Amino acid sequence: MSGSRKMVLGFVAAASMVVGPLLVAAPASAATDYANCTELRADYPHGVGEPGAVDSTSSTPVTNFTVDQALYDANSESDRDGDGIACEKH
Ligand SMILES: [Ca+2]
Repeated sequence: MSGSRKMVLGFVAAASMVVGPLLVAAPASAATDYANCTELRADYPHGVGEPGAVDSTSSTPVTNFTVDQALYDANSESDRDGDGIACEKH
């Protein structure tokens, strides 16, 4: 009885060694596509922009947005004025 239990534990350990790295790698490579700016700003309060993007506004430009090309690409539909920053906000 104790012999078969050892085999089960060994199998579980081996399986988690194979599956573990795949589970860890997935979130890092996938940029989240937020449904709207309300959801995006819950994680990035000042918006997300491309490297080098400059906020096009008639008032004080937002400069403290998160710079992340992949994240911007996934949410570029939320960049209504097309200045390279999605959901910019002070
Ligand atoms: Ca914009």
